Amino acid sequence: MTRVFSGVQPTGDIHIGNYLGAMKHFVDLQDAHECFFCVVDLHALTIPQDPDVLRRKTIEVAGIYLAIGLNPTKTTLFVQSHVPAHSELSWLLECITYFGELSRMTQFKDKSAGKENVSVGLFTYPDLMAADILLYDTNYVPVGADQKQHLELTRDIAQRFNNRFGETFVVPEPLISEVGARIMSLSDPEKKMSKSAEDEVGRINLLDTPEIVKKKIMRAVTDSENSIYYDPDKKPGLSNLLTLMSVQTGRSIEEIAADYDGKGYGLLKKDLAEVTVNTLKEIQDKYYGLSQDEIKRVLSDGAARAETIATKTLQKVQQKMGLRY
Ligand code: ATP
Ligand code: LTN
Repeated sequence: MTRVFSGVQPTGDIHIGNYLGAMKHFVDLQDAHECFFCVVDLHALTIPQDPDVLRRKTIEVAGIYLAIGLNPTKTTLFVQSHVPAHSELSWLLECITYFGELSRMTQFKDKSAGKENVSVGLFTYPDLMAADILLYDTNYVPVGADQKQHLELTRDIAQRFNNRFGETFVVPEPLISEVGARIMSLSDPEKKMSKSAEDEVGRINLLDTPEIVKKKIMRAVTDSENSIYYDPDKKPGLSNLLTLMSVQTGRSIEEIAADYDGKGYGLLKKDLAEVTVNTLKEIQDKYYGLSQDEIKRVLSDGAARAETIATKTLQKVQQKMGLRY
């Protein structure tokens, strides 16, 4: 069976961009593939975190994995730091990655820009991500468009290792959907919807109440024109609303635009708010029905399953690099 791996950081609030761009696809993949979905808490440490908040957010992301419909009897759900092989392989991969390659990563450039104290972990972040993926002989990695460059680096590292030390890693492929892989901020539609942006009204969190969802969508920035058509360069705000409608209803963007053209932005926003509230309601009903103990049990079983596979790969790599007799 082909393998799928992806990760979500336990930082900030999970938003509808994370869900529609990546996590929703995790659920669709779990029947036809052997899936591993991880809460990447070590990645969260690349920027300062409050330890208690990090612990709480780790359980929250795992709860959201369950609430969106991931089934722990089919799929392995676990926390990255519970499987030490991730950190160990990360070091080995750092030693075959070039400084220049990591310097070119746009996520690093964006997240370090203007900051005085940037951690070394933020710089080597892509190696830890490559380790996550390569430990499980992963074939496919469902992610949002912002992770494409990290996936290309992962492929380069895997190929380099295989060339130097002999066939070892499966070279993974990204799965990036055509529509919804880059959901934009509602308040600043030139930027992606982001967990770390301070502007709370720009994102719809999966755990937002219906009132808040409605308010955020009704206030979404659009433009002063009145016609409805998709053009992300000219009409980024409106195009984002059409995308949100399309990925939630399964209808094409063209069909939705034609439907609302001439009826004004207000009606589109009102209907989108209703659709979004329904999407979130289903997730929230499940989420609030979960107990902490139940979530912790799933994570503990998941870590045990993940560890068996990860340790085997790590040992193979150590052997090839000359670390074991
Ligand atoms: P930040 O916004 O602080 O950089 P993040 O939202 O990217 O954080 P992650 O946990 O690292 O947080 O992302 C989880 C998944 O969601 C990844 O696959 C990522 O590509 C995807 N994703 C993140 N933002 C968006 C977005 N605006 N649209 C679509 N997918 C997204
Ligand atoms: N870097 C990703 C999160 C992440 C990930 C992974 C995604 C860490 N490890 C492995 C896919 C596969 C992000 O910032 N969204």
